[in-house]
Amino acid sequence: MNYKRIEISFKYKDFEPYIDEETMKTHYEKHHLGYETKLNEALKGTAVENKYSNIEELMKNYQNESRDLVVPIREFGGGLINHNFLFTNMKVGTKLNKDSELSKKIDEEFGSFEKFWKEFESVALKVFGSGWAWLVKREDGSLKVIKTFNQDNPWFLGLEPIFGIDVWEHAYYLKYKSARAEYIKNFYNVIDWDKAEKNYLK
Ligand code: MN3
Repeated sequence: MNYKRIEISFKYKDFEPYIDEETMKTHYEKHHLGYETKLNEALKGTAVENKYSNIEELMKNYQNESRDLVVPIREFGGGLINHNFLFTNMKVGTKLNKDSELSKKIDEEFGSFEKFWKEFESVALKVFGSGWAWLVKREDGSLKVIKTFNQDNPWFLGLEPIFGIDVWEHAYYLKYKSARAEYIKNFYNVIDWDKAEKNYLK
C-alpha cells in the first residue's frame, strides 16, 4: 500500500484548549483513516495501485488516470493528503519569527501580519459548505490565500502549501458548534510556525 496516513507524533490533547481531544481523536482515527481505507479500496487491483511511490505523486498526476478513478482519487486521495499535511503542521506554542523569510514576505505582500491574518480568516470563513483555506506559495515565489472545496488541495493546482485549515464541520463542531469564526481565530495557536517557515523555504 503506497498511499498511507502519516504516523502522528502528538497526543490528541496537545491542542487543548483550542481544539479538543475528542475532535482530534475522531479526526485522525475515523475521518483520516476513512480516506486512507476508501482510497486504497478504490485503487485495489487497478494500474494505479502501485504506480506512484507516494500520495503526493498520485495527487500531482491524478488527472491522467482513468475517468472512473478520478473521482475517488480526488475525494479520498485529497482527504488523505490534506490530513497528512495538516497533522504534520500543527503545534501549540510556536510563533512566526519576525526575522524569518516568511514573515518578511508576508509583510511585503500583505502590508503586515495582521492584515494577512485578517484575509486568511475572511477566506476561511467564506468557504461555503466543506473545504479548506490555505496560505500557498506560487511558482514565482509569491504568496496567496486560497480556498479549496471538499478535499481539493494545493497539490492539484501545482501550488506549495505553507499551512492550511480544515473548515469541514468535523474539524470543529464538537467544541465550537456553529461558531466557525472563533475556531478559525483560534487556529492561529495550533499552527506550527517553524514548519510554516520551512514549507515556505522549500
Ligand atoms: Mn478533516
